[in-house]
Amino acid sequence: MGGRIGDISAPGRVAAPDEAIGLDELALAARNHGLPLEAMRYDLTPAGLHYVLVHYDIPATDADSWELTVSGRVRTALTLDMPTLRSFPAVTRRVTMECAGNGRARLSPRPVSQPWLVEAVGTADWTGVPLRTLLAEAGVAAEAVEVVFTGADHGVERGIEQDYRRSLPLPVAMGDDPEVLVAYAMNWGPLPPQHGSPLRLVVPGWYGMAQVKWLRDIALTDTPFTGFQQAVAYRYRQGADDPGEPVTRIAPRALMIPPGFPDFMSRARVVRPGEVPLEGRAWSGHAPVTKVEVSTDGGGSWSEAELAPADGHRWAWRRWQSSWAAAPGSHVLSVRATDADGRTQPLSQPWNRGGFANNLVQRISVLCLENGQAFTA
Ligand SMILES: Nc1nc2c(c(=O)[nH]1)N[C@H]1C(S)=C(S)[C@@H](COP(=O)(O)O)O[C@H]1N2
Ligand SMILES: [Mo]
Repeated sequence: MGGRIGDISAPGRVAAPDEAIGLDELALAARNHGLPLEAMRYDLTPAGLHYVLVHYDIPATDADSWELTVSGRVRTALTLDMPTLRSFPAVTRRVTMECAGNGRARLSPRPVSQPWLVEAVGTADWTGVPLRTLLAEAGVAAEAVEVVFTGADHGVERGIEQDYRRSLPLPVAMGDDPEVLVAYAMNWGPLPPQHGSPLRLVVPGWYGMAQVKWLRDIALTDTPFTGFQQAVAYRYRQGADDPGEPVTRIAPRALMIPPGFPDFMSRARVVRPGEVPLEGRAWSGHAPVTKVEVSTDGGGSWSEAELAPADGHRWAWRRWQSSWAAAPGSHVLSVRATDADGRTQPLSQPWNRGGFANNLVQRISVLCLENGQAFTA
Protein backbone atom coordinates (compact mmCIF):
# COMPACT_ATOMS: atom_id res chain seq x y z
CA MET A 1 0.00 0.00 0.00
CA GLY A 2 2.78 2.43 -0.93
CA GLY A 3 0.56 4.92 -2.73
CA ARG A 4 2.39 4.82 -6.03
CA ILE A 5 0.35 4.52 -9.21
CA GLY A 6 2.38 1.40 -9.99
CA ASP A 7 1.01 -0.28 -6.84
CA ILE A 8 -2.63 0.34 -7.69
CA SER A 9 -2.12 -0.79 -11.28
CA ALA A 10 -0.70 -4.18 -10.34
CA PRO A 11 -2.42 -7.23 -11.84
CA GLY A 12 -4.16 -9.88 -9.75
CA ARG A 13 -1.70 -11.91 -7.70
CA VAL A 14 -1.40 -15.35 -6.15
CA ALA A 15 0.33 -15.48 -2.74
CA ALA A 16 3.65 -17.29 -2.31
CA PRO A 17 3.24 -20.75 -0.70
CA ASP A 18 3.84 -19.60 2.91
CA GLU A 19 2.82 -15.96 2.52
CA ALA A 20 0.57 -14.80 5.38
CA ILE A 21 -2.54 -12.67 4.89
CA GLY A 22 -1.31 -9.09 4.36
CA LEU A 23 -2.52 -5.78 5.82
CA ASP A 24 -4.32 -4.94 2.58
CA GLU A 25 -6.27 -8.23 2.76
CA LEU A 26 -6.97 -7.55 6.47
CA ALA A 27 -8.30 -4.09 5.53
CA LEU A 28 -10.68 -5.70 3.02
CA ALA A 29 -11.77 -8.33 5.54
CA ALA A 30 -12.51 -5.65 8.15
CA ARG A 31 -14.76 -3.75 5.70
CA ASN A 32 -16.47 -6.77 4.15
CA HIS A 33 -17.90 -8.91 6.91
CA GLY A 34 -19.31 -12.42 6.69
CA LEU A 35 -22.32 -14.15 8.24
CA PRO A 36 -21.58 -15.36 11.79
CA LEU A 37 -22.30 -19.07 11.17
CA GLU A 38 -24.63 -19.31 14.18
CA ALA A 39 -26.90 -16.83 12.32
CA MET A 40 -27.84 -19.70 9.99
CA ARG A 41 -30.42 -20.44 12.70
CA TYR A 42 -32.62 -17.73 11.11
CA ASP A 43 -34.51 -18.60 7.91
CA LEU A 44 -34.16 -14.94 6.99
CA THR A 45 -30.80 -13.36 7.82
CA PRO A 46 -31.25 -10.15 9.85
CA ALA A 47 -29.91 -7.42 7.54
CA GLY A 48 -27.01 -6.51 9.86
CA LEU A 49 -25.79 -10.14 9.89
CA HIS A 50 -25.99 -10.66 6.10
CA TYR A 51 -22.53 -10.75 4.52
CA VAL A 52 -21.36 -7.55 2.83
CA LEU A 53 -19.05 -7.06 -0.11
CA VAL A 54 -18.25 -3.60 -1.49
CA HIS A 55 -15.45 -3.17 -4.03
CA TYR A 56 -14.98 0.61 -3.55
CA ASP A 57 -16.78 2.96 -1.07
CA ILE A 58 -20.44 2.86 -0.07
CA PRO A 59 -21.66 5.83 -2.14
CA ALA A 60 -23.72 8.72 -0.71
CA THR A 61 -27.20 8.16 -2.17
CA ASP A 62 -30.55 9.86 -1.63
CA ALA A 63 -33.77 7.90 -2.20
CA ASP A 64 -35.85 11.09 -2.53
CA SER A 65 -33.96 12.33 -5.57
CA TRP A 66 -32.86 8.90 -6.96
CA GLU A 67 -33.43 8.25 -10.64
CA LEU A 68 -32.97 5.00 -12.52
CA THR A 69 -32.46 5.38 -16.25
CA VAL A 70 -33.20 2.71 -18.85
CA SER A 71 -31.22 3.55 -21.96
CA GLY A 72 -29.49 2.21 -25.08
CA ARG A 73 -31.22 -0.12 -27.52
CA VAL A 74 -34.79 0.58 -26.39
CA ARG A 75 -37.84 2.07 -28.07
CA THR A 76 -38.36 4.67 -25.30
CA ALA A 77 -35.63 5.67 -22.86
CA LEU A 78 -36.98 5.86 -19.29
CA THR A 79 -36.13 7.91 -16.21
CA LEU A 80 -37.80 6.39 -13.16
CA ASP A 81 -37.95 7.87 -9.66
CA MET A 82 -38.68 5.79 -6.57
CA PRO A 83 -42.45 6.54 -6.37
CA THR A 84 -42.79 5.47 -10.03
CA LEU A 85 -40.83 2.24 -9.38
CA ARG A 86 -43.05 1.49 -6.38
CA SER A 87 -46.17 1.99 -8.53
CA PHE A 88 -45.38 -1.11 -10.65
CA PRO A 89 -46.72 -4.47 -9.37
CA ALA A 90 -44.18 -5.66 -6.78
CA VAL A 91 -42.89 -9.17 -6.13
CA THR A 92 -40.92 -10.59 -3.20
CA ARG A 93 -38.40 -13.42 -3.51
CA ARG A 94 -36.44 -15.18 -0.77
CA VAL A 95 -32.91 -15.46 -2.15
CA THR A 96 -29.67 -16.90 -0.78
CA MET A 97 -26.83 -14.73 -1.99
CA GLU A 98 -23.20 -15.81 -1.87
CA CYS A 99 -19.98 -14.08 -2.91
CA ALA A 100 -18.16 -15.86 -5.73
CA GLY A 101 -14.98 -15.45 -3.66
CA ASN A 102 -16.38 -17.41 -0.72
CA GLY A 103 -13.77 -20.02 0.25
CA ARG A 104 -10.89 -18.10 -1.37
CA ALA A 105 -8.70 -17.88 1.76
CA ARG A 106 -8.75 -21.68 2.06
CA LEU A 107 -7.13 -22.12 -1.35
CA SER A 108 -3.50 -23.04 -1.70
CA PRO A 109 -1.85 -21.08 -3.21
CA ARG A 110 -4.14 -18.23 -2.10
CA PRO A 111 -5.34 -15.65 -4.64
CA VAL A 112 -4.72 -12.27 -2.97
CA SER A 113 -8.11 -10.57 -2.54
CA GLN A 114 -10.96 -10.46 -0.02
CA PRO A 115 -9.98 -13.48 2.16
CA TRP A 116 -13.30 -15.22 2.79
CA LEU A 117 -13.27 -18.54 4.63
CA VAL A 118 -16.82 -19.95 4.19
CA GLU A 119 -19.09 -17.21 5.58
CA ALA A 120 -19.85 -14.93 2.58
CA VAL A 121 -23.54 -15.83 2.43
CA GLY A 122 -26.94 -14.63 3.59
CA THR A 123 -30.64 -15.03 2.82
CA ALA A 124 -33.11 -12.17 2.49
CA ASP A 125 -36.57 -11.40 1.24
CA TRP A 126 -36.06 -8.95 -1.61
CA THR A 127 -38.99 -6.87 -2.87
CA GLY A 128 -39.08 -4.88 -6.07
CA VAL A 129 -40.13 -4.71 -9.70
CA PRO A 130 -39.33 -7.59 -12.07
CA LEU A 131 -36.63 -6.37 -14.47
CA ARG A 132 -38.63 -7.67 -17.43
CA THR A 133 -41.51 -5.32 -16.46
CA LEU A 134 -39.18 -2.34 -16.86
CA LEU A 135 -37.65 -3.70 -20.08
CA ALA A 136 -41.13 -4.24 -21.54
CA GLU A 137 -42.05 -0.67 -20.53
CA ALA A 138 -39.00 0.67 -22.42
CA GLY A 139 -39.43 -1.73 -25.36
CA VAL A 140 -36.37 -3.84 -26.18
CA ALA A 141 -34.96 -3.20 -29.68
CA ALA A 142 -34.51 -6.24 -31.96
CA GLU A 143 -30.71 -5.84 -32.05
CA ALA A 144 -30.25 -5.85 -28.22
CA VAL A 145 -28.17 -8.77 -26.90
CA GLU A 146 -27.12 -7.76 -23.37
CA VAL A 147 -28.24 -5.58 -20.50
CA VAL A 148 -25.57 -3.56 -18.66
CA PHE A 149 -26.17 -2.45 -15.07
CA THR A 150 -24.27 0.49 -13.57
CA GLY A 151 -23.91 1.27 -9.86
CA ALA A 152 -23.26 4.69 -8.34
CA ASP A 153 -19.97 3.60 -6.76
CA HIS A 154 -16.65 4.47 -8.38
CA GLY A 155 -13.11 3.25 -7.95
CA VAL A 156 -9.94 1.95 -9.52
CA GLU A 157 -9.12 -1.70 -9.89
CA ARG A 158 -5.85 -3.03 -11.28
CA GLY A 159 -5.20 0.35 -12.84
CA ILE A 160 -8.62 0.74 -14.47
CA GLU A 161 -10.85 3.57 -13.18
CA GLN A 162 -14.49 2.56 -13.35
CA ASP A 163 -18.03 2.61 -12.04
CA TYR A 164 -19.08 -0.84 -10.77
CA ARG A 165 -20.73 -2.32 -13.85
CA ARG A 166 -21.88 -5.81 -14.87
CA SER A 167 -24.05 -7.27 -17.64
CA LEU A 168 -26.50 -10.11 -18.12
CA PRO A 169 -27.35 -11.80 -21.44
CA LEU A 170 -30.78 -10.59 -22.62
CA PRO A 171 -32.46 -14.02 -22.16
CA VAL A 172 -31.36 -14.05 -18.48
CA ALA A 173 -32.53 -10.46 -17.96
CA MET A 174 -35.93 -11.24 -19.54
CA GLY A 175 -36.27 -14.68 -17.96
CA ASP A 176 -38.94 -15.83 -15.55
CA ASP A 177 -36.95 -18.66 -13.90
CA PRO A 178 -35.18 -17.06 -12.16
CA GLU A 179 -36.94 -13.73 -12.40
CA VAL A 180 -34.45 -10.88 -12.03
CA LEU A 181 -35.58 -8.09 -9.67
CA VAL A 182 -34.87 -4.41 -9.35
CA ALA A 183 -35.25 -4.40 -5.56
CA TYR A 184 -35.98 -1.51 -3.20
CA ALA A 185 -36.66 -3.51 -0.03
CA MET A 186 -34.69 -6.07 1.98
CA ASN A 187 -36.50 -8.08 4.65
CA TRP A 188 -39.52 -5.77 4.27
CA GLY A 189 -37.63 -2.57 5.06
CA PRO A 190 -35.72 -0.12 2.84
CA LEU A 191 -32.32 -1.33 1.57
CA PRO A 192 -29.58 -0.52 4.10
CA PRO A 193 -26.75 1.68 2.69
CA GLN A 194 -24.29 -1.23 2.48
CA HIS A 195 -26.76 -3.41 0.55
CA GLY A 196 -27.44 -0.87 -2.22
CA SER A 197 -29.82 1.81 -0.95
CA PRO A 198 -32.11 2.77 -2.58
CA LEU A 199 -32.03 0.24 -5.46
CA ARG A 200 -30.19 -2.95 -6.42
CA LEU A 201 -30.38 -5.83 -8.84
CA VAL A 202 -31.19 -9.32 -7.49
CA VAL A 203 -30.40 -12.29 -9.74
CA PRO A 204 -31.61 -15.42 -7.89
CA GLY A 205 -29.19 -18.35 -8.12
CA TRP A 206 -26.25 -16.27 -9.34
CA TYR A 207 -23.15 -15.33 -7.36
CA GLY A 208 -23.12 -11.89 -5.75
CA MET A 209 -21.12 -10.00 -8.40
CA ALA A 210 -24.18 -9.97 -10.70
CA GLN A 211 -26.39 -8.24 -8.14
CA VAL A 212 -25.42 -4.62 -8.83
CA LYS A 213 -26.04 -2.30 -5.87
CA TRP A 214 -26.84 1.46 -5.94
CA LEU A 215 -28.30 0.76 -9.38
CA ARG A 216 -28.56 3.96 -11.43
CA ASP A 217 -28.61 2.86 -15.08
CA ILE A 218 -29.78 -0.10 -17.14
CA ALA A 219 -28.46 0.01 -20.72
CA LEU A 220 -29.32 -2.37 -23.55
CA THR A 221 -26.44 -3.03 -25.91
CA ASP A 222 -26.08 -4.65 -29.32
CA THR A 223 -22.64 -6.11 -28.50
CA PRO A 224 -21.49 -8.16 -25.49
CA PHE A 225 -20.22 -5.99 -22.63
CA THR A 226 -16.43 -6.14 -22.16
CA GLY A 227 -16.02 -4.00 -19.01
CA PHE A 228 -13.55 -4.90 -16.24
CA GLN A 229 -15.94 -6.83 -13.96
CA GLN A 230 -17.08 -8.94 -16.92
CA ALA A 231 -14.01 -9.54 -19.06
CA VAL A 232 -11.13 -9.26 -16.56
CA ALA A 233 -12.57 -10.13 -13.12
CA TYR A 234 -15.01 -12.94 -12.34
CA ARG A 235 -13.71 -15.55 -14.76
CA TYR A 236 -12.51 -19.06 -14.01
CA ARG A 237 -8.86 -18.91 -15.12
CA GLN A 238 -6.00 -21.29 -14.47
CA GLY A 239 -3.29 -18.84 -15.56
CA ALA A 240 -2.98 -15.08 -16.16
CA ASP A 241 -3.28 -15.51 -19.94
CA ASP A 242 -6.18 -17.95 -19.85
CA PRO A 243 -9.34 -16.16 -21.12
CA GLY A 244 -11.40 -18.40 -18.81
CA GLU A 245 -15.13 -18.93 -18.52
CA PRO A 246 -17.47 -16.42 -16.86
CA VAL A 247 -18.58 -16.97 -13.25
CA THR A 248 -22.37 -17.24 -13.16
CA ARG A 249 -24.44 -19.54 -10.91
CA ILE A 250 -23.80 -20.62 -7.33
CA ALA A 251 -22.19 -24.06 -6.85
CA PRO A 252 -23.81 -26.28 -4.20
CA ARG A 253 -22.69 -25.83 -0.61
CA ALA A 254 -23.81 -26.99 2.82
CA LEU A 255 -22.60 -25.34 6.00
CA MET A 256 -22.95 -26.46 9.61
CA ILE A 257 -23.53 -24.18 12.58
CA PRO A 258 -20.42 -25.02 14.62
CA PRO A 259 -21.70 -27.02 17.62
CA GLY A 260 -20.89 -26.48 21.30
CA PHE A 261 -18.92 -23.39 22.30
CA PRO A 262 -15.79 -21.83 20.78
CA ASP A 263 -12.27 -21.07 21.91
CA PHE A 264 -11.86 -17.29 21.43
CA MET A 265 -8.63 -17.36 19.42
CA SER A 266 -8.68 -20.58 17.40
CA ARG A 267 -12.48 -20.85 17.21
CA ALA A 268 -12.03 -24.60 17.80
CA ARG A 269 -15.21 -26.02 19.34
CA VAL A 270 -15.76 -27.68 22.70
CA VAL A 271 -18.64 -30.11 23.35
CA ARG A 272 -19.61 -32.51 26.18
CA PRO A 273 -20.01 -36.27 25.55
CA GLY A 274 -23.44 -37.46 24.42
CA GLU A 275 -25.97 -36.50 21.74
CA VAL A 276 -24.99 -33.26 20.00
CA PRO A 277 -27.59 -31.81 17.61
CA LEU A 278 -26.06 -30.74 14.29
CA GLU A 279 -27.81 -28.32 11.96
CA GLY A 280 -27.14 -25.90 9.16
CA ARG A 281 -28.20 -24.81 5.68
CA ALA A 282 -27.64 -26.01 2.12
CA TRP A 283 -28.13 -24.31 -1.23
CA SER A 284 -27.32 -24.46 -4.94
CA GLY A 285 -27.94 -21.93 -7.70
CA HIS A 286 -28.16 -24.67 -10.34
CA ALA A 287 -30.91 -26.99 -9.10
CA PRO A 288 -32.69 -27.75 -5.81
CA VAL A 289 -30.60 -29.45 -3.12
CA THR A 290 -31.64 -33.09 -2.87
CA LYS A 291 -29.19 -34.52 -0.34
CA VAL A 292 -27.08 -33.38 2.59
CA GLU A 293 -24.51 -35.71 4.17
CA VAL A 294 -22.59 -35.32 7.40
CA SER A 295 -19.24 -36.83 8.37
CA THR A 296 -17.99 -36.90 11.97
CA ASP A 297 -14.72 -38.69 11.19
CA GLY A 298 -12.97 -36.15 8.99
CA GLY A 299 -14.61 -37.26 5.74
CA GLY A 300 -14.00 -41.02 6.09
CA SER A 301 -17.68 -41.95 6.22
CA TRP A 302 -20.87 -40.02 5.48
CA SER A 303 -24.46 -40.35 6.65
CA GLU A 304 -27.51 -38.60 5.29
CA ALA A 305 -28.98 -35.66 7.22
CA GLU A 306 -32.66 -34.76 7.37
CA LEU A 307 -33.50 -32.02 4.87
CA ALA A 308 -36.39 -29.60 5.59
CA PRO A 309 -38.97 -28.95 2.84
CA ALA A 310 -38.17 -26.11 0.43
CA ASP A 311 -41.38 -24.24 1.44
CA GLY A 312 -41.77 -22.90 -2.09
CA HIS A 313 -38.64 -20.77 -1.78
CA ARG A 314 -36.75 -22.23 -4.71
CA TRP A 315 -33.82 -19.79 -4.49
CA ALA A 316 -33.34 -19.91 -0.73
CA TRP A 317 -31.20 -22.19 1.40
CA ARG A 318 -32.78 -25.18 3.13
CA ARG A 319 -32.34 -26.21 6.73
CA TRP A 320 -30.84 -29.63 7.45
CA GLN A 321 -30.35 -31.43 10.75
CA SER A 322 -28.62 -34.46 12.13
CA SER A 323 -27.33 -35.73 15.44
CA TRP A 324 -23.92 -36.91 16.65
CA ALA A 325 -23.05 -39.16 19.56
CA ALA A 326 -19.92 -37.34 20.74
CA ALA A 327 -17.24 -39.34 22.56
CA PRO A 328 -14.25 -37.79 24.38
CA GLY A 329 -11.40 -36.84 22.05
CA SER A 330 -10.67 -34.71 18.99
CA HIS A 331 -13.01 -34.81 15.99
CA VAL A 332 -13.48 -33.19 12.60
CA LEU A 333 -17.05 -32.58 11.41
CA SER A 334 -17.91 -32.04 7.76
CA VAL A 335 -21.03 -31.61 5.65
CA ARG A 336 -21.72 -31.67 1.92
CA ALA A 337 -24.69 -30.94 -0.36
CA THR A 338 -25.78 -32.57 -3.62
CA ASP A 339 -28.29 -30.94 -5.99
CA ALA A 340 -30.83 -32.36 -8.46
CA ASP A 341 -28.29 -31.99 -11.30
CA GLY A 342 -25.94 -34.33 -9.41
CA ARG A 343 -23.50 -31.51 -8.57
CA THR A 344 -21.82 -31.91 -5.23
CA GLN A 345 -18.90 -30.57 -3.19
CA PRO A 346 -15.31 -31.67 -3.71
CA LEU A 347 -12.98 -33.09 -1.06
CA SER A 348 -9.99 -31.45 -2.77
CA GLN A 349 -9.94 -27.79 -3.73
CA PRO A 350 -11.32 -26.58 -7.09
CA TRP A 351 -8.47 -24.09 -7.67
CA ASN A 352 -8.63 -21.15 -10.04
CA ARG A 353 -6.63 -17.93 -10.18
CA GLY A 354 -9.40 -15.63 -8.92
CA GLY A 355 -10.33 -18.01 -6.12
CA PHE A 356 -13.96 -18.33 -7.24
CA ALA A 357 -16.58 -20.91 -6.27
CA ASN A 358 -14.38 -22.85 -3.86
CA ASN A 359 -17.06 -25.11 -2.41
CA LEU A 360 -14.60 -27.52 -0.80
CA VAL A 361 -16.37 -29.18 2.15
CA GLN A 362 -16.30 -27.33 5.47
CA ARG A 363 -14.19 -28.90 8.27
CA ILE A 364 -14.90 -28.06 11.91
CA SER A 365 -12.45 -29.15 14.62
CA VAL A 366 -14.24 -30.21 17.80
CA LEU A 367 -12.78 -31.21 21.14
CA CYS A 368 -15.10 -33.40 23.21
CA LEU A 369 -14.20 -33.15 26.91
CA GLU A 370 -14.63 -35.99 29.40
CA ASN A 371 -17.82 -35.68 31.44
CA GLY A 372 -17.29 -33.22 34.28
CA GLN A 373 -14.03 -31.95 32.78
CA ALA A 374 -13.89 -28.16 32.23
CA PHE A 375 -11.45 -25.49 31.27
CA THR A 376 -10.36 -23.26 34.13
CA ALA A 377 -8.46 -20.01 34.09
N1 LIG B 1 -22.42 -1.36 -7.22
C1 LIG B 1 -21.87 -2.47 -6.68
N2 LIG B 1 -22.59 -3.61 -6.68
C2 LIG B 1 -22.08 -4.73 -6.14
C3 LIG B 1 -20.78 -4.75 -5.62
C4 LIG B 1 -20.05 -3.54 -5.63
O1 LIG B 1 -18.90 -3.48 -5.16
N3 LIG B 1 -20.63 -2.43 -6.17
N4 LIG B 1 -20.27 -5.95 -5.13
C5 LIG B 1 -20.86 -7.16 -5.68
C6 LIG B 1 -20.41 -8.37 -5.03
S1 LIG B 1 -18.90 -8.97 -5.52
C7 LIG B 1 -21.21 -9.07 -4.15
S2 LIG B 1 -20.69 -10.55 -3.52
C8 LIG B 1 -22.53 -8.55 -3.76
C9 LIG B 1 -22.64 -8.45 -2.26
O2 LIG B 1 -23.92 -8.03 -1.88
P1 LIG B 1 -24.25 -7.70 -0.36
O3 LIG B 1 -23.15 -6.80 0.15
O4 LIG B 1 -25.58 -7.07 -0.34
O5 LIG B 1 -24.23 -9.01 0.38
O6 LIG B 1 -22.79 -7.26 -4.30
C10 LIG B 1 -22.37 -7.11 -5.64
N5 LIG B 1 -22.86 -5.85 -6.15
MO1 LIG C 1 -18.61 -11.03 -4.48
